[in-house]
Amino acid sequence: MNRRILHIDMDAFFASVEQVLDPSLRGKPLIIGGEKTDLRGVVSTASYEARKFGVHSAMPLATAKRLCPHGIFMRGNHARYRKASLKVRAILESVSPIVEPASIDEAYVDVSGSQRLFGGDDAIAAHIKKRIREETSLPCTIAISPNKLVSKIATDQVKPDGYICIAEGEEAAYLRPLPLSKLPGAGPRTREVLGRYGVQTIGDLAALPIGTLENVFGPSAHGLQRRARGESSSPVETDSTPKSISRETTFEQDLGDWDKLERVLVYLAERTAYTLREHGMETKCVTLKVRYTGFDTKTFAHTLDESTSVDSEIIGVLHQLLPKARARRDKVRLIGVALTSLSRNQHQLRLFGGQQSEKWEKVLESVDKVRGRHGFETIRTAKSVPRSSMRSERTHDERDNGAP
Ligand code: TTP
Ligand code: MG
Repeated sequence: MNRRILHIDMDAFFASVEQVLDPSLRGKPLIIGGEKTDLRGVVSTASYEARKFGVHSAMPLATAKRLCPHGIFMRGNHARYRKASLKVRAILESVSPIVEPASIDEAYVDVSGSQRLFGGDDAIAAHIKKRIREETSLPCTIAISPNKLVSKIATDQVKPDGYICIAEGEEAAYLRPLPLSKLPGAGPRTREVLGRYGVQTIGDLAALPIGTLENVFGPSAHGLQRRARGESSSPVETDSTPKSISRETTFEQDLGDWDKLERVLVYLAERTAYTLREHGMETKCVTLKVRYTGFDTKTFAHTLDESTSVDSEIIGVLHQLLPKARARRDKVRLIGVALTSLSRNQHQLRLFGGQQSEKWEKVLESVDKVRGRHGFETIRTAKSVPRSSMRSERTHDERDNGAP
């Protein structure tokens, strides 16, 4: 499925909120951060009228006063800005449930599933802008592209009160002429080094031979060049997006029978994979957790080349990890499975990795349907043991409510 990711950033946010509350401030150079008499302190934001004089965020107020002596200086009122921010968020959530607030005036929205309802990107952006205008009178800028990276760069290019849509496949061409400073992750140090190779634009970086780049940046060269080509798969993460899904079992008596342990593990893997699919997610990192007699706990992790939500692939990884856990002679008190590096399931509607996985996903989909109706115990693969033979099962569905 084509991903369509919207990025929205409010224009001169704090200043715009103040201008709405006091219309006499509109069209004037307004600087938020402190009164004119405040000697210390920095500019939080400046209206676009004040920016014409060179005033910008994080600039010392003293400098701003020198550049724009006739400007209107105000201390900020965060409660007001938070209120406006929440109103905008509610509007975004009415367009798609997948909303990731990135700062007080900025958010990502996965609008892939909203295309048909609204009639495409342009209609979605127009709808959001109209509702924000009607309900808050605030100006904003919107970009829609296949990923967060490109959309984030693009909003900055079309500010203020802008809108841009970048079609699938156009990402690299769009970024090509932009200066390297526009690429997140290409800081002053990186740019200085790349400057020695004649790299000035994002396109220059995209075109640099990967060998050259690797000599300078080591393994991180690949990620850097992928970003320069506008490639990014990071999902839009909502507050309810799980960061990891895990299940573990503690045994009544410490177990030394690895055939039995393996069967328990398969069962736990099936449970975690089921939860994973319920969330519409897939995993890239599978961890086996073992607590031995005496409470010593070890984890063994493996990162996959491609994300998956398929039972057999997750179980396959666990089978690879098992010999490491077995190497220790001690009996086992607890065994568990954790799935991390989660992302939204991109494969569900797309062919990948040949026919077999495709077929498996189909099978699992119908299995999940039956399980959903009759409970998990209805269908199990031959190698797993039922829940009744275990003492306790703990589940985790961890959520991280922190900033992205
Ligand atoms: P930004 O979106 O970076 O800036 P902006 O909305 O004022 O202007 P633009 O039109 O370029 O998006 O930040 C949002 C708000 O966060 C901003 O209004 C004030 C606050 N802020 C600070 O307090 N200090 C800072 O250094 C920055 C960058 C922002
Ligand atoms: Mg902003």
